[in-house]
Amino acid sequence: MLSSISKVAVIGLGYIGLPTAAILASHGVQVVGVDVNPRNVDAVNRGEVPFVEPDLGGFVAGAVSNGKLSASLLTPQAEVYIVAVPTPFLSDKTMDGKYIRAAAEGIAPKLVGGELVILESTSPPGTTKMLGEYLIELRPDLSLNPDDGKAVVHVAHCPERVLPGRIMVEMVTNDRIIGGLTAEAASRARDLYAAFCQGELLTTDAATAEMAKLVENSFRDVNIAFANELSVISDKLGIDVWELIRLANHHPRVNILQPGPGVGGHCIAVDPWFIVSAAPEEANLIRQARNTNDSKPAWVVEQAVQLAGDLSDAKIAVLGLAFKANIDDLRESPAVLITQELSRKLDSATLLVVEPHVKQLPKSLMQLENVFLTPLESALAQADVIVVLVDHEVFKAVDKSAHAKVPVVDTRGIWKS
Ligand code: SAJ
Repeated sequence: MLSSISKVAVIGLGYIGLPTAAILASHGVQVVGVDVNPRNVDAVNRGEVPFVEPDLGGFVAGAVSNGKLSASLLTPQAEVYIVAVPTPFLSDKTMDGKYIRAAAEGIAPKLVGGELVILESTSPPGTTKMLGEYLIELRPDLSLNPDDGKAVVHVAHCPERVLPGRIMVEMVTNDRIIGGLTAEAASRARDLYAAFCQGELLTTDAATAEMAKLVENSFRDVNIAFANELSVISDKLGIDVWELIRLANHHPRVNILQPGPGVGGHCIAVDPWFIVSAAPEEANLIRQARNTNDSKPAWVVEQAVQLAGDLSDAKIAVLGLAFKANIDDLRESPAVLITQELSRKLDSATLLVVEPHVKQLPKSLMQLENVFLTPLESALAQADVIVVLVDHEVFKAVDKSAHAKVPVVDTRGIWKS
């Protein structure tokens, strides 16, 4: 299939679009990546990656140097368009479709009929249909329906499911769900992914594919909420939640996830809201899970305030800002929120923030007078209170017995002597 495709355009050169473009180009396809940000376009054209993701750099540099991958601000004519743009939510938790509409406005004038348009962005049910209908509104000479005599545009949804930090591996090994607006669209998209994907390629309709992606992330959110609720209950009852979960998980049909300071990242904390907005009366458990996870940072702040409250001028070592272990990604991180709130509530305290994966504090913390990015050893040596927010390997490796007298709020269950 790939040998017969002369050009693929990937719209959006972010965490998903750029790896997809690079993998396709490494399989010999001519790929043009399209992005609204000139800095991303320039970086890719130099063979560079504008963000951190293991192994991606080699793929991009190789594909650019052998002429298979280039980047542009403008959408080119192509046989296949892959849309991988952000789908954030609005203040009412419904999807903001402006980036998808902008992608369609770039693609529509280039269509001649017979193209395949694939939406990869995580989207509420009905979005792929909306994208198809918008393309036809812009190009009424074309049709989504192979039976009405006009030239056809094939539209499908193939949600990305890769884990940040393992994208180049999971993009090849994960199974993919491919939903078409028509069976032919699904089958064409399956042929494209078959070129580089070693996982199973499962075809369905577009709305089911959209919902499957949302359900996967909601499954995780609901189960993390259960663990977070257990941590609050256990604290009240004087039980060690980590031991509790470890013991309960010995049951052959129980597998409780880990509590934490809340749920971060740009996927699990967002996607369940798309289900809630699609079925507000019915999605009660899913909504409650979101609220439970979103309320965890405030609970952690209260725990830390109780420990530090009596100490005027307390020095608090805050361990970790990333949204999960061993990455540098601070977006939507509960650790950042907790640090901000602690700085506000304990304004006479000093927050010694340790985040070995970043060189400077994020803007939201940089302006706070009592927050300092501090090396691990130094923060621990000065700490009156330790607040563990991320389970980075470097924190796990600390000799806890050396700090046994310092009170700790341990949101990740790693601080035991
Ligand atoms: N977390 C816990 N307890 C746990 C597991 C995770 O508190 O037991 C927290 C993490 O600390 C983090 C958040 O949840 O703050 C999310 O981390 P994660 O590793 O569960 O997931 P993400 O957001 O990095 O990636 C998820 C993945 N989805 C699933 O595992 C179902 C990934 O496969 C998706 O491609 C990605 O979302 C996405 O782009 O949607």
